Amino acid sequence: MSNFRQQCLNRDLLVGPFAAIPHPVAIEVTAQAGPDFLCIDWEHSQISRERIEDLIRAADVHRVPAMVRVPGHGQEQIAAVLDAGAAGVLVPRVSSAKEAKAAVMATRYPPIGNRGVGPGRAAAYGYRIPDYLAKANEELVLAIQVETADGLANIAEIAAVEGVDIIFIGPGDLSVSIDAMGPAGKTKLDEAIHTIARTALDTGRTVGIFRPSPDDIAEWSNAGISFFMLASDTMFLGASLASGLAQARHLGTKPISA
Ligand code: 3PY
Ligand code: MG
Repeated sequence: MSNFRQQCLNRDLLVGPFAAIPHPVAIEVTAQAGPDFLCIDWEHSQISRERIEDLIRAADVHRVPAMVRVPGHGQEQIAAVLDAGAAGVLVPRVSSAKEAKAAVMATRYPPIGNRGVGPGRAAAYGYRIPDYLAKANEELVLAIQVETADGLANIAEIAAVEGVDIIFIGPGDLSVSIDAMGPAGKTKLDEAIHTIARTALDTGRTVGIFRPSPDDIAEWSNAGISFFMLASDTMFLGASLASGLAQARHLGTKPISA
């Protein structure tokens, strides 16, 4: 088993950002900051399929496991990023056990699933297909997102699907779907997150969540959540630039005019 999957299954504390900037330089900068993993976001950013392979390659240079959030449930998209060498997939908007099972089928080779065999980068472009086949089911991480009212209602059945490693909570979509947005919805949203986390943990799954900042990581790790997607490269860039600009303007003085 890969160290990354083992860490996920052990419920080790893992923290990494989404990668939304479609350039290998951004991946290298991110990787050199020392995350436990990173997740290329194909769902919500404009990254082409070909570019995804280059981004995974850049993460591999720094030995940082690169997952990819695929844009939907399509078997072809899951196969494409795994063939490109992704360490795992994050499948959004999984709302039923049937959808969770389909994600397992697309991610795992037989006898667990029905992923197709191909000469992609992951299999050394065809030269090491048997080696890759021997380890892929053991090494690849499958995370599915529970982030809808239906997903919340069906969490017990979803979490029971064998082959899923991580139940990943998307608080943004969940808050919209269950009508718990903003400060007024906080109690309702927190209750829903606790329900998902407790049920998934009791079923033996690892639980992950997106957090836009590290402020409440202690609270959620006390609830048993161990896999944290922390903001994104674009969010960190914007926030740290805004804070640097504010600090410079605060400290600077107006030059005396000649
Ligand atoms: C959400 O909050 O909806 C997400 O998908 C975050 O990853
Ligand atoms: Mg979402």
